[in-house]
Amino acid sequence: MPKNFLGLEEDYSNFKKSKAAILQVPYDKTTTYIHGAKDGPAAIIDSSRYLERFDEELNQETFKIGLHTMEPLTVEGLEPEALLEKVRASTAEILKANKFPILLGGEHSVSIGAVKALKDVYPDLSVLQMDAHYDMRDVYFGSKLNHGCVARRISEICPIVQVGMRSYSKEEKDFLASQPNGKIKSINVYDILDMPMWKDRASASLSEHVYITVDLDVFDPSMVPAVGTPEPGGLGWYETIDFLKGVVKDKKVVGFDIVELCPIKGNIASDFLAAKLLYRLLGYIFPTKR
Ligand SMILES: [Mn+2]
Repeated sequence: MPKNFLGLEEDYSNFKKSKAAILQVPYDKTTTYIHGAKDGPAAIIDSSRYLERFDEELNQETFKIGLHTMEPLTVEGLEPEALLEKVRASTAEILKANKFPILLGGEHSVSIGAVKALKDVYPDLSVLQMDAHYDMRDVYFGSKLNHGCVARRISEICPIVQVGMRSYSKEEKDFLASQPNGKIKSINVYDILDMPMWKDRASASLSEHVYITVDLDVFDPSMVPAVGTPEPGGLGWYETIDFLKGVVKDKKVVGFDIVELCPIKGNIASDFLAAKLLYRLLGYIFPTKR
C-alpha cells in the first residue's frame, strides 16, 4: 500500500490533480513535558491506511477530490525561528498551487508559520484553536516560540477564538483579563458546561476566513491519551465534530492543522482518531454532492 494518507493510488494522490495537500512537520524541539510529537505525523499517516475511504456520516468518498501527502519537512535540529519560516514558506507554496493546506504536527508551534502564510492571502483571517491549554504565555522556557506561547503569537497576527481550555497559569489569566474585548475570545470547558449555545457563540466570534488548529489534548485523555500534556475533563468526539461541522457551515475554512500527537507504542486509538478527524473535517469542507 502506498505510504500516503489513506494509502491512495497515484490517481487520487498526485499533487497536480489533488485539491488538498498534507504537510507533515515532525518537530518537537520546544515541548516541555513528554517528547515524541515529532513521531505524530508518521503515526497519523500510518493509521490512516486502515481507515475506511467511505465516510459513513457524510455518505461520500471524500478522497476522490484528490489528497496529496507531501514528503515530511526536514526540520530536525532547526531553531524555532527557522522552523516557523520553513513552515510559512511551504504553506505559501501549497496556497500558490491553489491547494487546501492541512498540516500535521509535531508540536503546536508549527501552527504559527501556517497562520502567517494564510494571513498574507486572507487579510481578514481568524483562527479557531481547539486546545486544553490557553497557550497565552509571552515567553516560556526562554523562548517566545515555545509551544506554550503559540496562541499569544497568533493573537499578534490575527484574531483568535479558543475552545476547550481547562488549565492556565496566573500570568495567562492576568494577561487575558487585561485584554480589551475583541481580538481574543476564550470559551473554556466551564463556559461549555454553563452555556448551551457555546457552539454558536464561538462560531459567531470568527471572521469569514478561518484557519482551524486542533491540539489533540482538547479531547478527553480517556479517548486520546497520546498527547504530551494530557488534561482531564476534555471534549468528546461527537460534540467536537458537531461543533466543527457548524463552523464549516457558517464560515469559509481555508486550512487546518492537527498537532501534538505523541504516539504511545501499542496504543493506536489516538493515532486513528487523529486520522479520522482529518478525513471527517476534510469531508465537511469538501462535500462531494449536494
Ligand atoms: Mn495543549
